[in-house]
Amino acid sequence: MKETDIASRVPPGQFVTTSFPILHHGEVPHYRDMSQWNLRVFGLVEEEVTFTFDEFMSLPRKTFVNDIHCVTTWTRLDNVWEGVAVSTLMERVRLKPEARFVMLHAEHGWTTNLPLEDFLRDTSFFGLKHNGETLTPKHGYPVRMVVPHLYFWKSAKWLRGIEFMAENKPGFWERNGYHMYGDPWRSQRYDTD
Ligand SMILES: Nc1nc2c(c(=O)[nH]1)N[C@H]1C(S)=C(S)[C@@H](COP(=O)(O)O)O[C@H]1N2
Ligand SMILES: [Mo]
Repeated sequence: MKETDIASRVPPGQFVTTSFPILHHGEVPHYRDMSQWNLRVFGLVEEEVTFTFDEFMSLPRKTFVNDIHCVTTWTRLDNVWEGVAVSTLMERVRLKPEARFVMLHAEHGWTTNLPLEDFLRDTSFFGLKHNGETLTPKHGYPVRMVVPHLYFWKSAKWLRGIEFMAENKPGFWERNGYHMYGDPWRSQRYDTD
């Protein structure tokens, strides 16, 4: 890759890796029976929506290509994903006008927060496959959020809930010293940045 390309694609303080590191807090969920799995959309919505596993898997999918940037300084370029566009899910959800922020809820109570407009960007999606393979348990099977324009900790693995809120609230890492927004291009790593 040309140096000018690298400069425009790799945020400050990041290095490029071709591996796919695994990072999370807590245990990797291993599911035996997907009939127990669901994805709940709640909070400031006119009506709560719950997707079963079969319902979510039958939503229309798209291909997404992106670069991901982890706060621990690795960047992985040219990821090819298969996933469900946020707009596809939102066709089934009626938001209340007060909704301005989103809390993503993962398995075991892990959470991360982001503004509604970042969640709704057409580059944000629900990832099901990475580079042609179904997500492995460690990378978030069956569904992970992918928000590539923010540090990768906002990309909740093992997504189970989407909560719409009027006010911003910190999720798990945001309560533990990480930045509320997390823009890699502005090095928003910690709450002091
Ligand atoms: N549910 C859940 N999702 C999570 C995390 C976590 O601890 N729990 N860690 C985040 C962090 S800090 C990073 S860098 C990425 C890592 O994703 P990967 O293991 O697929 O590379 O997942 C994010 N999503
Ligand atoms: Mo991370």
